[in-house]
Amino acid sequence: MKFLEAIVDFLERNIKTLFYYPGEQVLPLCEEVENSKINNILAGDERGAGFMAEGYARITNYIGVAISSTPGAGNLVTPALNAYKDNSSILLITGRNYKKYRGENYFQEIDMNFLNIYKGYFDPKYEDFVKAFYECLYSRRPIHINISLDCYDKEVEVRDYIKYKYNYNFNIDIESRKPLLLIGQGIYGLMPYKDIIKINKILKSVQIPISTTFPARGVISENSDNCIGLVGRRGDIKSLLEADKIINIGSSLSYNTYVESVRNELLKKTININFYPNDIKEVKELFNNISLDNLWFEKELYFTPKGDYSKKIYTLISSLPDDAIIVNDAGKHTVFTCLLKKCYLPKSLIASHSFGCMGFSLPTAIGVKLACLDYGIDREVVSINGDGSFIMNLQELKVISENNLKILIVIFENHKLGRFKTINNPNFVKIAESFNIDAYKTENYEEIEDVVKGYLRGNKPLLLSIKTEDEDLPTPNR
Ligand SMILES: Cc1ncc(C[n+]2csc(CCOP(=O)(O)OP(=O)(O)O)c2C)c(N)n1
Ligand SMILES: [Mg+2]
Repeated sequence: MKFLEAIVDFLERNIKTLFYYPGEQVLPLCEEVENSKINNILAGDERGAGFMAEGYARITNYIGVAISSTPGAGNLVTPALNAYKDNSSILLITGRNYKKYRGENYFQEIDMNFLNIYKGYFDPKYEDFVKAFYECLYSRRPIHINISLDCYDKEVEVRDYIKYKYNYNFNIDIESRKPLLLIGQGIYGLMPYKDIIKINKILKSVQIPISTTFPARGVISENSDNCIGLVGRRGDIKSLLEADKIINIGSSLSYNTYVESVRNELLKKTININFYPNDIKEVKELFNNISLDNLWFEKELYFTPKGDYSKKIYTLISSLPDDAIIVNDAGKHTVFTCLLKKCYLPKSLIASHSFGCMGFSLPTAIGVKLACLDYGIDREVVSINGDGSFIMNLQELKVISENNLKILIVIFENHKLGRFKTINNPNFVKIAESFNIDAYKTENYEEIEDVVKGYLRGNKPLLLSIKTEDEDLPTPNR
């Protein structure tokens, strides 16, 4: 079999959808993919393709794949950095000209190592391509594969790759009067979405207070009696300080979770459990082995909205179903949404947690939506944007329109780039309409509710622009 057929055959067996933007050096690959069973989504640009792959990877806890031309590869750097910081499995495939032009000033001939943010493969053999795929999945990092035009016609031997399996020691013997469980997204391990949502039930019966990091929010329902909810920079600190032992399962203990002022104190009483489950049975087994029993904590009160911006975000969130998947961008709207949304299921709030990257929401929401369709995940997808963030992604409206993706696109128009700068906006309603997407602008609370309710009854995308006054953010824990 030829290398090109072999890799597309491998992808066909292992993924359902990929995201791409074509170009000369990846044309053979793009054409082969088009003739395969893989659903291939033409993004507005390569940055969009990268974020779509990230959204797809995030919701499925699997892998997202993006293909880019040589000049477009620079546009993939931002999603690659984001995936690196947020631990997302995205596989980035780029092309390169024939080897004979290496070192020559030939059209589009350039070294592509700049995209090896975590790791890169250059002109891989078939087995290296497969290895890179699994490495991407297991490492939760972006992996770049750069393929020269010479490679495609090479004859290769197709062999099955043996999947890696983690083994654990489940014996957890901890003495504690005031134990606290801290759960990070590592608890998802290699489990598919359908297993991830089952963790909730297991955790509900654990008789210790449970806190989560931002990306793990909703792994236990935030209305459970044993759930403290989010801890750290934008969450609770008190319970972390009061606990005598913190049992960490799956958190990288970033400065977002253990903020600087109390970091050393918390690290001293933290016990790290090395756990990366393959399936839900392992999660059950782990928690059967935690025999602590003491629900000692008091629930902290949530943030209450005071100004126009946060009240409008609250109105929006209250109008949505509890299980809606909200994909945030970066700015004030992100913080207000984080403080006001209660997460009852995993992946209820998807954001650029560790990178705070503007332009994240809309393409990521597209990836999330396509994964929901592929895997039968029946949850509404909502993209929340600031006016500054949204304008970075106008071209992706085309993807939503062409694929008729039911996504609620919300823009909060405070005419400001957060605390940085005042801005003027175009008419977002007209822009959406020019892409054949229904759109509505309002500044009225009841209207937000009505429009959202109407949207939920339908089966089409909608852009809702909400005019709001500006509002200062509450001070974070530092
Ligand atoms: C790609 C990128 N560029 C710039 C920034 C810096 N930055 C963070 S938030 C922000 C303003 C966001 O404005 P907007 O989207 O309107 O959201 P708002 O804060 O008004 O809710 C800027 C410029 C960033 N985080 N990411
Ligand atoms: Mg703004």
